[in-house]
Amino acid sequence: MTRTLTPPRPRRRLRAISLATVTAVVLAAGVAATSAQAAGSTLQAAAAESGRYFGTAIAANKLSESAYTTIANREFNMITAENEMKLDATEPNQNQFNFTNGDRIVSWARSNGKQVRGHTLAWHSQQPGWMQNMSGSALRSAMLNHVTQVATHYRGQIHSWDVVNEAFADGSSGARRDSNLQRTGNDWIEAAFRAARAADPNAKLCYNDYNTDDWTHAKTQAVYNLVRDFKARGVPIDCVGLQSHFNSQSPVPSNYQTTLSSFAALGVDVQITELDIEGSGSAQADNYRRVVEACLAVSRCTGISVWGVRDTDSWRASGTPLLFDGNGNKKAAYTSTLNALNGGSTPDPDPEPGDGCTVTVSRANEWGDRFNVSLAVSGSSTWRVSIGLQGAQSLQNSWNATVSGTSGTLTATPNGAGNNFGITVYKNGSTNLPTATCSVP
Ligand code: G2I
Repeated sequence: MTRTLTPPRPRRRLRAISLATVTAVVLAAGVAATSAQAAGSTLQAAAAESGRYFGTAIAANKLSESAYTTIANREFNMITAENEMKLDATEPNQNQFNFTNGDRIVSWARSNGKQVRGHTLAWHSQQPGWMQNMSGSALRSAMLNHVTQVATHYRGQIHSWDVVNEAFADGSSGARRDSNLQRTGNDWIEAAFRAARAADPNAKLCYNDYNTDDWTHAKTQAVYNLVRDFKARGVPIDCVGLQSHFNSQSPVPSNYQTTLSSFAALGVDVQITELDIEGSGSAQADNYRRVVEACLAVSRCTGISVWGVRDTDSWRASGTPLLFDGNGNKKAAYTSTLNALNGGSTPDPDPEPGDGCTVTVSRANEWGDRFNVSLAVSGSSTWRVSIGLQGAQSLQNSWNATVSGTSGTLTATPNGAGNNFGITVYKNGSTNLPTATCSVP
């Protein structure tokens, strides 16, 4: 059935506003359609459509396992060494550096056309024994020497370095974490960043931390203030890494996108650096979707890395927090992540040139009880789009297409208005973005 636009509020002034808003949405969809591209069929291809990367942590001792490297090579284009570039691994004895395993990871990544995130140059944890026992100016010099030597060894091969990791305390204090490094003086973080810039001027330099995802948390605000201060004083910093380790005690916050956009507004890139979300099935899939949608909504959120390949590779294996199960099968979380990277569309599993159409789906205006969804078809002027409403959602309105059905799966076909159309959906308890697939009848 074709539905005509009806105003969402009876009052005249509000009617004018809502019609103007809907007009803006339709125009915005027209702009989006010009850049719509074929859906990617791997995480790295789908992320690349919007100029982003999709990465994973890799363990050197698994590079000989083909089930592991097959998935890693196919799906990811940014590689982080899970442990092999940390302080205990790279400087086991003072001034004796060991890059064997870090180099194995870099060479695997680069020979497969991937980029590398460096993790990490200065951290209170995983210090070699000799460093744990140091303090004061001797420790400060040893830390700066470590930053310089490691960043120099990898100079020109690192996309972004986690220069300093986890330097703030948990809880409500907003204070620095107490550590031997912190006790060398509050300026240890900026000293580390300056040393890293001098050693590898082309790497992006990041501050990386966990529990910095909720915008209202004291730790998030403390990191924000550090970055703002560095930018104001010209201390070299290019990016903020949000580790984003989520579980039931630490869920994906509702204000996550606000956190990403607030950091980005300081003039730094934002990278999601160690994403994992404990859980299973559709709840886990939904959380991954929310994280990806938040990143895609912030232009300076430039990439997402998950912290391992399969659940069994995870530091939290019992929480099954990753995108592949222990047998290497794609989980529901994989599919929701891929679809979200593709802007809500489901990729054709067997694409051939000229064989159809693709549709991108995006969220637009939202009210208390309902929201608008913009759909943009590319690849064909004749099409049929199946729209999967989520939960108890139902159709209120549609424009620029003939839409049949009111709940569950809707079908949209052209009505002469072109390839960009929209619907208004009553939430009825679900704010999830409907899915859509396109076919040529
Ligand atoms: O703790 C999760 C991550 C939090 N953010 C910083 C990351 O660097 C950190 O990674 C984890 C690794 O995934 C674990 O693999 O860091 C842990 C140490 O803090 C790593 O665990 C260590 C074990 O503690 C060692 O016993 C083990 O020898 O992994 C080592 C290598 O498997």
